[in-house]
Amino acid sequence: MPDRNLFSGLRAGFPADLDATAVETCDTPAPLYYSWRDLDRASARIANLIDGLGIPASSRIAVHADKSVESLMLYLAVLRAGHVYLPLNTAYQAGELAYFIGNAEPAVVVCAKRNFPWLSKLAFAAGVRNVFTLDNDRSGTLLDRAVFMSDEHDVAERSAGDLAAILYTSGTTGRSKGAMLTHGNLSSNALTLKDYWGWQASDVLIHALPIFHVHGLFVAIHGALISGSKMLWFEKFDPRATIREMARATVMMGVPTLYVRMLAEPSLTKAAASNMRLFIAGSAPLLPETFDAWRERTGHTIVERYGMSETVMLTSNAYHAKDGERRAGTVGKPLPGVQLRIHDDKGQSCRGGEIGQIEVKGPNVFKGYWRMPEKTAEEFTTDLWFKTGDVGKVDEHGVVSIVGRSKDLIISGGYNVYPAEIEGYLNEQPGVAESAVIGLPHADFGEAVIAVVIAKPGATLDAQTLIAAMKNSIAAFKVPKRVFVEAELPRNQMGKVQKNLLRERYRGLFVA
Ligand code: MCA
Ligand code: AMP
Repeated sequence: MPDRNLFSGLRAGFPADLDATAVETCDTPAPLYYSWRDLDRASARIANLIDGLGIPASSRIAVHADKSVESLMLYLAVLRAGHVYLPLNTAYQAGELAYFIGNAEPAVVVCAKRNFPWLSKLAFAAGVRNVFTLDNDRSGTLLDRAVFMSDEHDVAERSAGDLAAILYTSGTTGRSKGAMLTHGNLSSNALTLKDYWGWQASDVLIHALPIFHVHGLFVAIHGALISGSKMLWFEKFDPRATIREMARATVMMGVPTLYVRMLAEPSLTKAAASNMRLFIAGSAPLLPETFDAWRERTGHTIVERYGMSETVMLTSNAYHAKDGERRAGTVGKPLPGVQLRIHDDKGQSCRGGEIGQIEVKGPNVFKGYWRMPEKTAEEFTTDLWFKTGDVGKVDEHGVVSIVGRSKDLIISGGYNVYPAEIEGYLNEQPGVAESAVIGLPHADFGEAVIAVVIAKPGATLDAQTLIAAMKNSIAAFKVPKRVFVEAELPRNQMGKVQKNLLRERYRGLFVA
């Protein structure tokens, strides 16, 4: 595993011609062209600004900013200055952010100008001394200040075990946990994927994912930077525009919803995709019908891979024919260096394609949850394998299939929603006695969130009022698409809510 600052590893991949275009924007009012030198110099300026703040080494820098090339530069600056990047979903609202800021205790918060009035108040109240703004039109106090800084910067020395980023992932019980990823975790995974997916400097990546999650921030961006490959940069996914850009691109990554939406466009044809060499899907199960339809329409077979915030990428279907064939409904073999085993609930090894808990080990596996040693201990076995919470099997060729989850988790359009968190919000609403939140098959999002609520005696509940109340307090993607008021929840003899019966009852709500 490379024992150095991840930024140095990424920069080592930059091409010799630093004036070549590294990033071209596709949905700004006019296209913008950023050279490799621009990425290097601007990240140096921001790193110098951060150095000048006099904050301790390895401070957390929380970023709740719209996607832009400048926010990518900020990420690179945080790495090179030796601090810890803490990206936050832009859909999060005040209550959610108050928790993350209180828990992570960042030294710096960067946010969009429109959120500064309330977010700065919240940050200052939590003891944060530095709050900057950054908008996706290249304005804000961060850049106003950075422009006066030197464009040369000595990369801070960091070793493999030092923290590079914290990504919050929700827990099945209790609050979100910050997964601590090290320079070594991220470097080793980037190098493995560069080789496994055959990245070349001549590749051009369509980047249309958000950059506050592993998929868009690490898998996609690291792959392009470490290979010296250009990115075609979308701030927001647009299926038609993405298909148009395929003529100039070679690689695309997306959650299954992106593929489903592109399939709905008549412009998606073999000719439109003829310049492409690789389509990658992950973050949620890719339905075999999407896999088949994509092959039929474009002539390309999607490479599905599997990962987590805690582990970056774990398995992938083959890119090179020598590594096997790409099969629908499977996530491929463990990546080189990753170990994966299937255990039953008693901790015994499952054999011969039996279904069990997926456990993993490798240089990519995170260091633990930020300031939660007990939670960290709970998620590892006594022999130090990480328990993914995913349920799966391995066939005789070593190919992994995910068949379910032991964690109560819904993945909607690639975003994770934890029913326990939403039930907590619902149960606080006036008149609600209890609630059950479930995921249902959804043609666009893969799974959609719905809730079943029970009124307190004498209370009358209105589904739309409950939805409106949640929209005011939590990220919109977590808000149930429908709420049903019922007389009681189905329970088993132990009193446990039988969510499987609810899923069965509402199964056809969003699919034919
Ligand atoms: C948007 N909405 C959603 C979702 N996205 N509802 C449920 N699930 C969603 N995923 C709602 C909004 O709240 C809003 O609701 C309405 O849809 C329109 O919002 P808008 O932002 O315009 O939506 P969109 O642009 O159409 O977004 C859909 C999307 C987006 C492009 C599929 O969700 C997306 O980019 N998903 C990718 C997430 C991702 O990168 N995941 C990787 C995680 P209202 O109208 O009510 O306000 S990394 C990971 O999981 C692991 C490590 C891995 O393996 O990669
Ligand atoms: P997160 O913690 O947000 O990074 O989400 C990680 C979870 O996404 C994993 O534990 C899986 O449940 C799920 N996931 C990621 N990739 C896939 C995939 N290709 N197929 C099925 N589930 C996936």
